[in-house]
Amino acid sequence: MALLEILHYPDPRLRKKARPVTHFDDALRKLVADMLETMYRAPGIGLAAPQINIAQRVVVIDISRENNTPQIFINPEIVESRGKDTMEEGCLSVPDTYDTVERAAWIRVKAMNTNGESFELECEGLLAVCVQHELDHLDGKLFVDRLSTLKRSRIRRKFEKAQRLAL
Ligand code: GNR
Ligand code: NI
Repeated sequence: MALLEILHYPDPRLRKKARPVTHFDDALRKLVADMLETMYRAPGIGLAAPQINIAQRVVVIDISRENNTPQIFINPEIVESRGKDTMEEGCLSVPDTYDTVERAAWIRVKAMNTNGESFELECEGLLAVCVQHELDHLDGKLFVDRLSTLKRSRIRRKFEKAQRLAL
């Protein structure tokens, strides 16, 4: 297993649309294992492959308190959604930044496992939030894009300043 580097906003590589997985092979299983290790170490409750500079539609999530319930979603799609709910979100690619985001309260997600077998899962609560947050990453979207223009420009300035100081 290997720890992978997580890209930080405003890195343009976070904005690429990820491609569907076509090969369900050992390389995919290694990617998933490395993503899980990286997510647990961060620590976070989800990770999408674009965050580690892999433009493929691969998501790992573990919302369990014991960090012992990994959930893997290859080529995920939301096929049904209901209601609206808000939650305070953060992102490993936007460190130390938290704000309230509105999303669907209930979703049905269709995805594949690492063997290419399809499954469907109904999600609500934190899992529904996390799945929607990770699917956004696959389309190059970040939770800050769902905030007001004013909040987003404040966050962008904060990160541009941090980037200038780091040079
Ligand atoms: O670790 C994470 N926590 C979190 C909290 C509320 C809403 C979404 C998330 S996902 C985030 C990890 C991450 O950045 N995944 O892309
Ligand atoms: Ni994120």
